[in-house]
Amino acid sequence: MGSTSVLLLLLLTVVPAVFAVTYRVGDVSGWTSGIDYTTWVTGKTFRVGDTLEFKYGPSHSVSVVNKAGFDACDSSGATQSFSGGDTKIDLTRVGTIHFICPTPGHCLGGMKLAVPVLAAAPSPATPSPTSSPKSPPLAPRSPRKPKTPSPPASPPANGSPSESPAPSPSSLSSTTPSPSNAAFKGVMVSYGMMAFTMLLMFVAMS
Ligand SMILES: [Cu+2]
Repeated sequence: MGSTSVLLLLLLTVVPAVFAVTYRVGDVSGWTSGIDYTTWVTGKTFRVGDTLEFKYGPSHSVSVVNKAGFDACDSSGATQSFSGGDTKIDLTRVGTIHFICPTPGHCLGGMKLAVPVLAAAPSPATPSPTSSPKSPPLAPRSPRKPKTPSPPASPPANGSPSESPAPSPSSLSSTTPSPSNAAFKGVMVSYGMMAFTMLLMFVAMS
């Protein structure tokens, strides 16, 4: 029975990490003076559902500003301000979010961060209209990216890979091939493989 507990623990620890990412701003340096946050952002992909964590000392804080405030290092129009040394900010919308440290001189010294947030990976839970008149400029449209698609909103609690999505009368007879369908298939395949692997491990260990 001990091996079963280990497996369950493993599953619970590993699976949620696939769904969303928490980025620690500045990595080990945290949110502080003397860090180039433009460099830190480069090469990272931020998506709706991810989280930014700011870790900082008492001389710093975090203000959410617009682009003008970002460019001018002016926190007077901040829409949100945080302090306390450990601030987690969930990325909930597509677009660029601008952060500065409002302590005088810090933003001018480089303590400013602009994070471009892309849409979450296609999910079967949110079917997108195929004929949207206006396409969001920041939506990820690069099919080259070999990133695994985000699974459906509810993780499989009991590891049953054949669980079908909630029946929706409008989507049952879907005839238009859409990227989310392909992504959904990929997700189900991943779940199936994961469950199969766990089954094998379970059999081998018991
Ligand atoms: Cu500061």
